Amino acid sequence: MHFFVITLFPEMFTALSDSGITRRAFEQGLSSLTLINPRDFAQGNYRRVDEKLAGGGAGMVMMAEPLIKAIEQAKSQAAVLGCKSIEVIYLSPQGQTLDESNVCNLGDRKSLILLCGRYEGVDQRVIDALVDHEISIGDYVLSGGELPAMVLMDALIRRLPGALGDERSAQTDSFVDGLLGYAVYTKPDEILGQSIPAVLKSGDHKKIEKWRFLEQYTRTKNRRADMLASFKPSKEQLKWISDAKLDT
Ligand code: 9D3
Repeated sequence: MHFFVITLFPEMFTALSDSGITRRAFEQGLSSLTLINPRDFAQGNYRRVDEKLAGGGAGMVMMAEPLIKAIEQAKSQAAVLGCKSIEVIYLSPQGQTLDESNVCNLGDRKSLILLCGRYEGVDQRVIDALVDHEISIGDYVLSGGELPAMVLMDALIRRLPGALGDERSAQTDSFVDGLLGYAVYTKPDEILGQSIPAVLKSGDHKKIEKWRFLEQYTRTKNRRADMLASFKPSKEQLKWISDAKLDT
């Protein structure tokens, strides 16, 4: 998956390219990144990319022209890579809140253009003419769209086939199956007076599977009852729940 990111702060994206799963995905060619700075398309000695709000008020707005040129450059580079149509996602506090289902829906795109806003945001006419999707990462105020763009990229990249290594698959991720994760442990056997649950050392894989599922189920019930409402247990899971005398 190829990402074109339009940002005034391209250096922030080293957070993805320098570490972890995302770094490996870039190195393996599963994913790639082109950073485009709208300042490179700005006019005049000062190369301004911001202007005062029409109608007055505090703050500044990202001017249309440098953004339009940046989007045009991304689209023409995408065409060279064989992408005839490429969607533009604007990371915006007014967008749809990101969750695993919209991540999944975007997962089949060969490439995407991510537009990161700064200041009070982008001139509305750019959004109306050129933006396909507006996405927020939640109801809290950030300083710009760069961290949200990186959150979206991380969520997309880790789902690419091969990104998590051989045995682990994004399909087995919690959230994908609609439940929170189970508790995990490793050596040593005792820490701060607490031992590892005996079942995890029993070697009985079916018992461990059941224990982990019930752990996920009760955690989700206690912490995120809203998620449980849309969870559809399998026949076996239903039996585990009733055996454990928990409510469905
Ligand atoms: C005038 C009211 N604010 C809009 C809700 C101003 C404003 C706040 C924050 C304008 C821009 C920003 C910068 N934030 C983002 O660009 C952003 C964001 C966020 O702040 N929270 C969650 N998701 C996102 S995606 C982009």
